Amino acid sequence: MSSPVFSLRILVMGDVGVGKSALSVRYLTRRYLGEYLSNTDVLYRCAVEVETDLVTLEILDSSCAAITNSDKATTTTPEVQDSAEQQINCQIKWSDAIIVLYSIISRASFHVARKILQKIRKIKLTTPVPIILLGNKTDIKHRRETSVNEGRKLSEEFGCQFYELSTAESVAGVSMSFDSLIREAQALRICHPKTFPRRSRTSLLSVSKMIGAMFGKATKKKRPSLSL
Ligand SMILES: Nc1nc2c(ncn2[C@@H]2O[C@H](COP(=O)(O)OP(=O)(O)O)[C@@H](O)[C@H]2O)c(=O)[nH]1
Ligand SMILES: [Mg+2]
Repeated sequence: MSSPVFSLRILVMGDVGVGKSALSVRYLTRRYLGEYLSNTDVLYRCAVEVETDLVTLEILDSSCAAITNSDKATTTTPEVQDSAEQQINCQIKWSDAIIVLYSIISRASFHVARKILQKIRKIKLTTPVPIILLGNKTDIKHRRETSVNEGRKLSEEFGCQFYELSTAESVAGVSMSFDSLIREAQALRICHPKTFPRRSRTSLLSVSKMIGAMFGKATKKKRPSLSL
């Protein structure tokens, strides 16, 4: 029997089309579906066992509307942009750990990843938050627009872990990335227990999904990086 339940809220962020939904679904079901219905926020709940700890996870697959809309200011009113901005700030505050995803075949998505990291740093100024930067779609690396080195440098700038992977090709890199993030959060929890409070136990080993709108200081150090 596993020892104490530890709860973790993981936020998945990134430009539209980088594979946030594919990554979340791959981790939860081990399956790759190819097409994902919408670009709204989706919250998943599940429980996993990591190094003898039973961890209850909430994974929020965010549409990141505020960040992706800001580059399309002509099609978005200031009011819509403001409310999307507030929503994303709430999501960042809500999270205990964050995955920032970009696609190695989209330079624009790499710039969005940088903007997201800057935003996280601003909002989580005084709270330590484990972050993992992931470059997705290595199965089509002949269309690569961002090098492994650029990804690694960005991660070093923000003191986060970094990996490249293909969600489409294999579940291994996806599982390893989530596990690595969870392990970092477990370690942080020992040093900062108030950051990761014990929350009530949800129905274990089941995956539940809620669709729809939900919501209304990184240190500089070298982190492991790897191309999967
Ligand atoms: N080639 C390739 N396509 C991927 C990969 N991951 C996701 N996709 C595709 O990219 C598109 C956008 O994925 P989606 O998860 O909806 O992106 P989101 O908008 O970030 O949630 C879909 O057609 C996916 O099948 C990958 O690793 N390789
Ligand atoms: Mg999506």
